Amino acid sequence: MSKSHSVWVSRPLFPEVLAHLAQYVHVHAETEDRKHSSAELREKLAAVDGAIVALSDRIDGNVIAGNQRLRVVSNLAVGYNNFDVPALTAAGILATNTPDVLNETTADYAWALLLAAARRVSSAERWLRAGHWRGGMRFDDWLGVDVHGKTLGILGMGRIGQAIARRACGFGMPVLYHNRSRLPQTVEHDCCATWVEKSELLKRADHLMLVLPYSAQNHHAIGAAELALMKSTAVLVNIARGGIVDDAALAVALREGRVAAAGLDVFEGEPAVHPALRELDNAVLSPHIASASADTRRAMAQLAADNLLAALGYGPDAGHPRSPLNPEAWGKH
Ligand code: 8YV
Repeated sequence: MSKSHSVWVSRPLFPEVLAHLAQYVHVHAETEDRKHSSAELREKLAAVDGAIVALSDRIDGNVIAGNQRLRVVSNLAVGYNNFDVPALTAAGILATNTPDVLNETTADYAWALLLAAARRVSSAERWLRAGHWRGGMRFDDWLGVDVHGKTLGILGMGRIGQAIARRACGFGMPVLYHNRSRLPQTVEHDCCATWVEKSELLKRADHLMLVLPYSAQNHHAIGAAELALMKSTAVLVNIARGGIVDDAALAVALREGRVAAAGLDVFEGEPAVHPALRELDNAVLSPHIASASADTRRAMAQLAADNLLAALGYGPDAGHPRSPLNPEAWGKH
């Protein structure tokens, strides 16, 4: 088949996904994972009909200004706070993301962080590896906080929040949640979850998971004032986005024992991590890997590729990308 479209893939991807793309379009794939500047993005995007981009690629009006060619940008993530969707829509460029395929894997990881932070898994391992486990150990050493039977709080009850909530039943945990809008009763019932005001959630949750999308309104949704409402025995888990938590305020609360522990997969300004958090033994830290299982990352890459191809008129979904963010951009070009 002669190929009439070119696409740019801004980070290395699974070879089989690149090979799938290459059946239909010319593919220019980066071989190194790194953040691209606005100038680089502008140049790369001017030369292609579509692109698969990473969360670190900020696609805003400046980057697409004057671009007459680009038809679609496919985000390799469900969250799309790196996109200026109104600017893309105004330019007639379709934006897509990768919802659903990562819900269960990300929910698993949220629980991994909660359990690890509550039961001090990382710090105990560091202690053991450092050779400190020589003689006996005191019966009251390494005491953590319980997870089972406690009340789980979830701030942000989208698809991932609901997948987290469904797992709580197995731990015998009632779930309280806060979301802008209440879920339908059938979904609340399925998740054993009860809607409460945010301040009530913070006060009543024994452990709190953050699953909010990032937006200007959600910036520092958890700051010093919110942390002050939480129980001192609570574990805070953030698998959502850096910037939702005021990391400096969290570090103070953790150091002073006003929050028992935290499990954090995302950070303000990542990959930089607030130095105070890195010093704390009661913080379990990981490098934004909640969706990183082999199956899920493959499924995300495949969905991002399928969305791109469909938007350019190829593949089984031709003309019908599965997860468009701004379908109203269609046909504006
Ligand atoms: C990232 C995520 O995509 O989907 C999201 O919104 O934050 C993650 O799944 C992943 O870490 C790749 O950058």
